[in-house]
Amino acid sequence: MSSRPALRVALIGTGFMGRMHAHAWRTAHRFFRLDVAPQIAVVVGRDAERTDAAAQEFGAGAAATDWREVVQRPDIDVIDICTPGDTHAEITLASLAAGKHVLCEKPLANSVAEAERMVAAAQAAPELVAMCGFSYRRTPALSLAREMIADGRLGEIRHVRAQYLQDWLSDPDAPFTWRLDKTRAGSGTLGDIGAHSIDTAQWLTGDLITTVSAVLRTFVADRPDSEGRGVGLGGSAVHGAPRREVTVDDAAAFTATFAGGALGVFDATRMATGRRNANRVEINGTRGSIAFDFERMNEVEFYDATDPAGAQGFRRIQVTEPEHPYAGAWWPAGHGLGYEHGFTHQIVDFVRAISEGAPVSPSFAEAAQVQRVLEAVGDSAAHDSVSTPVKGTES
Ligand code: SOE
Repeated sequence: MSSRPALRVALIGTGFMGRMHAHAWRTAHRFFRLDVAPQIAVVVGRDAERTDAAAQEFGAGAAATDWREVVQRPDIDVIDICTPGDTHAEITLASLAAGKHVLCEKPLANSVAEAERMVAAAQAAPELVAMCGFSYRRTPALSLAREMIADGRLGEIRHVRAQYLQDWLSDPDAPFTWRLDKTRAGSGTLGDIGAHSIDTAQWLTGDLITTVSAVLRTFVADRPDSEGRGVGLGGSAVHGAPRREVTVDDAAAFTATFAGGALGVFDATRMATGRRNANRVEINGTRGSIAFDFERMNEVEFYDATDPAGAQGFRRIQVTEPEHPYAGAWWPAGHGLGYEHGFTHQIVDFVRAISEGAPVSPSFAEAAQVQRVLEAVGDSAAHDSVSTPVKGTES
């Protein structure tokens, strides 16, 4: 039995992210030194039977279907929000008002207005920790890249090239999910995975995006309105079911300028056949470059332009040494981490912010800044603001 005081968590949401956070809550204090021992006291979901099953699977104390009742419970310290974006603001505002710490999945909200209300509520309760779950910040290779950039190893940043490529929607018969419904998800690929690229780019460089020029595309206008089979994000293809309109983007492409002068090129899609979860970023500066691809998440490439002539070239740093961020808590060098470890690190940092006053990253204010970029991208695409026809191609 742990002698550390318990930190009692209500986990809201039982889907992919709910399961991922549950794993992280159960693992964090077993591998990292924490002053408190997190416990999932209750799992909250809309469907009683499914939520009971999830509570058992997650090793939680109980299941509930009414989040409003749960956030008022005096025996709960933390509300962990793993539901679609249309619920984030309401649950967050109620939780902060009830004196609970909040961890909220990305993107922070479905609109800038909601995000700003969340920021204001968090700022009005500085004794509470309010953090947004951009989990890739805790991939050791990206954390190392950030340290190297902050140390000046890249010099002045000129280019940020970010791609987030998935393919789980490339089959037109892949079933409809809430992620394709604008009222629930806010946007499509843009907010789901483009948001990660925006956060990563701003966090790695320590700079802010100031202008964007964007196009969004929906390649498949409707999809089978039926639950797919399988463990994929939306399940496997369904044939012959009635179809439902897709109200979000399948792909987003945009250029960006940064306050510090860098140029950004962003490309996010869930239709890049063969690319399962290729979250990539390359940054070029006056003194060097870094390149990362989540499909090889344990390594980062680094090019040092100050190396002697004849010895220059990208070097592959395997980010599994005890000296590297987070890595020392796990396995011997070279044995590698996976997708779930970023979420465990996220819980570690969130808990330390509560129990030790460690920095909150990303704060709601930072996550709201990502939301502003998402909105600007949507506006730019909607207004076709800088689209210049190529002569001879007009129809
Ligand atoms: C689906 O595209 C998804 O699960 C995202 O919602 C996550 O944020 C990303 O980490 C993996 O892909």
